[in-house]
Amino acid sequence: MFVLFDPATRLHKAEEFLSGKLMPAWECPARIDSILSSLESTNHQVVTIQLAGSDESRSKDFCDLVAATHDASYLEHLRTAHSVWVAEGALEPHGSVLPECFPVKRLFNSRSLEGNLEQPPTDIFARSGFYAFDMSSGIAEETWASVMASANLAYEGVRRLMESGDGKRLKSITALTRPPGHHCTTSMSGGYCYVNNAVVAVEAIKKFAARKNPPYKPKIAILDIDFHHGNGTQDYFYSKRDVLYVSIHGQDEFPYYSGSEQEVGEGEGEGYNLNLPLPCGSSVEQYLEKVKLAVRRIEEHRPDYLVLSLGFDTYMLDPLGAFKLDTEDYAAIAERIRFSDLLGQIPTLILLEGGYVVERLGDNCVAFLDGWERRLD
Ligand code: Q9C
Ligand code: ZN
Repeated sequence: MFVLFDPATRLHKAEEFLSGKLMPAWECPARIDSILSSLESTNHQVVTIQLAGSDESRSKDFCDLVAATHDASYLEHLRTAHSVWVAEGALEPHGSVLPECFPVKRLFNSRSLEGNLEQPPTDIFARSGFYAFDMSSGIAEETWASVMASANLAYEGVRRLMESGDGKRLKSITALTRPPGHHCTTSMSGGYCYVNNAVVAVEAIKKFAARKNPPYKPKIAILDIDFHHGNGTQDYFYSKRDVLYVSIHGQDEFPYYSGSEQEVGEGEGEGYNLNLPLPCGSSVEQYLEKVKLAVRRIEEHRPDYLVLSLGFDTYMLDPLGAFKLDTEDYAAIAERIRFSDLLGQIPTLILLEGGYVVERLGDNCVAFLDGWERRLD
């Protein structure tokens, strides 16, 4: 398996507010080091993409995709908030921009005031709450560089996956996306996510497919197996039927306000969103039951491409997860997905989402990739 990595994804280092304390975010640079170190003694091949963190180095195609999938004023906030706060004396250079006041709907019982909550405020403190839905996604000095490098890896993964097609054996590619992406929306960060890498990947697939000769409209499935529900990804595709979103996640856990089985999609997209929540404490047997259901629904959809949002916060020791998966279980899960005749064949982009036991993250990731490839070649 080719594993795409950009050193700029290691730069982002923020603080989060958790359990009444400001602390280094669980989502930290060492996560990537752990994965790289475990990959060293394997046959998987790390491909390093340099420079994607600097503004000049990014391709027009990539920038267009990010701009098409996220609000311009939100992106501008991500890019500039840290330096604006520092320049105004509101933050030390090594600090993280975190919100303190959110524009929540129930603030007004008067319906006529609800519009007040929709305009981006000019005050810098107010803006930080306008563009975020929680306090886990601080904006630090190099956050923007990592966010762009991360999304660019998703884009590069798609580019390579689609170039390799046409006759040759189609393959899977992993992108070591950090920060992760599945929680953020088009205009709000949250859950350590700033730009939605899965959304960028899906739109990149569509863009490249439209350029092929002959052009075509691909069907795509997203399988999200991070411990947390991918609210941002679900939301983006909720009313679209060409993109099926399927998620297995902890029931009633963060992000709390989404992820129930009743969320099936809307309008044209009705029936193209499948949530498979599992109670906390679930075992690998219970987990594999849900994988079976997920695979069955994806097979029905007959996608041309699969995007896998892969998190390892399902690991038994994870501080933010509550399932009981062990390292070898990741191989079993990967094999179960690949065992399907269809999913064993279709080009797949694997994106890193969560996973916070740094000491185990690399080995868990390698176990998954090994299991995945056992069914290939
Ligand atoms: N009391 C990802 O795994 N904080 N994000 C939860 C629980 C946010 C996790 C606090 C966790 C976000 C990509
Ligand atoms: Zn997660």
